[in-house]
Amino acid sequence: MKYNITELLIDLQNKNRKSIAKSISLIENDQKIARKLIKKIYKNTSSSLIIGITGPAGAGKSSLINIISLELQKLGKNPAILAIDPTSHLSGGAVLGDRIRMNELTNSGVYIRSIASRGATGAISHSIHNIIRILEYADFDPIIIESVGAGQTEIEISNVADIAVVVFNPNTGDNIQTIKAGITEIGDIYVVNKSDLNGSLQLYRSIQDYIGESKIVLLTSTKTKKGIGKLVKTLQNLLDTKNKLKRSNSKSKIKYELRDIVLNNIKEKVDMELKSNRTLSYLEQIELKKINIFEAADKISNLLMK
Ligand SMILES: Nc1nc2c(ncn2[C@@H]2O[C@H](COP(=O)(O)OP(=O)(O)OP(=O)(O)O)[C@@H](O)[C@H]2O)c(=O)[nH]1
Ligand SMILES: [Mg+2]
Repeated sequence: MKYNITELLIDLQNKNRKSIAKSISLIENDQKIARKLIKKIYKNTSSSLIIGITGPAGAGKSSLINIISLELQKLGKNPAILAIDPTSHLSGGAVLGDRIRMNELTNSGVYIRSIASRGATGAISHSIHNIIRILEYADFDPIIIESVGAGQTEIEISNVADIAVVVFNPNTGDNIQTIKAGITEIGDIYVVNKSDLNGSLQLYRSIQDYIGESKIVLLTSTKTKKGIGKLVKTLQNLLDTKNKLKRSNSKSKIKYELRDIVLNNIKEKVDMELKSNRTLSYLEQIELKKINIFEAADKISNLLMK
């Protein structure tokens, strides 16, 4: 892919959509280029608030995000959306459905992009931090991330998001036990969506009982628009207060990303080592039972740590 970094950066600041897309692709596909690009923009990032919206498949996350972003835009904000596609099982139809629905947004100036979730650690893409940086550099704020929640993912999103919204709905047939398991400490706002459907009020009350007074629980419907105003207002309030507080919890987020990068560096080293002649000779010795696998692993580890 041909590009000129200086030009790309100017275009990014002008919110040129093609350049945003190109930068994100570069970042997703090449670690080295990603580093080069991010080094240039690093000082002008970390300025936007990140809203994570998570919850089971089909809860209405995209529908909610659709409305929320248009409302936030009316309030003078400049939102961008990152939808994390689960690479695994989910039907392509659902994702495609998202795209079609969310396409309405692109005409409004809201930037929207689907990114693939990669890596073994869950649904948060490895490159997400850098993609966020690109959007921050292009002056989008807030950045709304949609991800399908499955326990681990929700915890991960709390390492990225400043505000976490967990969406439930009465439609998935999840019983309260499953829902309890999904309610970790992460949520700032819990939303029971599809309030136009049977069972939503009951679910809302159960969640409220379970969570207590400390957290916000809201009942919404994207169909009837009930509760949407309250959700937007709550988000707006949180955005305003978090703006002042953002720096306070940034160390833990930096630590999380740092851990990710260091682990990745180490993994690369391990992969290289496993291709080396040194390891090959260990493999032979293990096979011939001249050395046991733990001893060999310790020896290789010690060599790598030097
Ligand atoms: N009855 C009702 N249906 C809704 C509501 N909100 C969303 N839906 C429907 O629920 C389905 C899933 O909505 P999405 O917004 O795609 O849900 P999602 O959580 O983004 O789904 P995934 O991204 O596939 O996990 C769609 O058919 C929506 O039309 C609601 O408030 N009431
Ligand atoms: Mg969706």
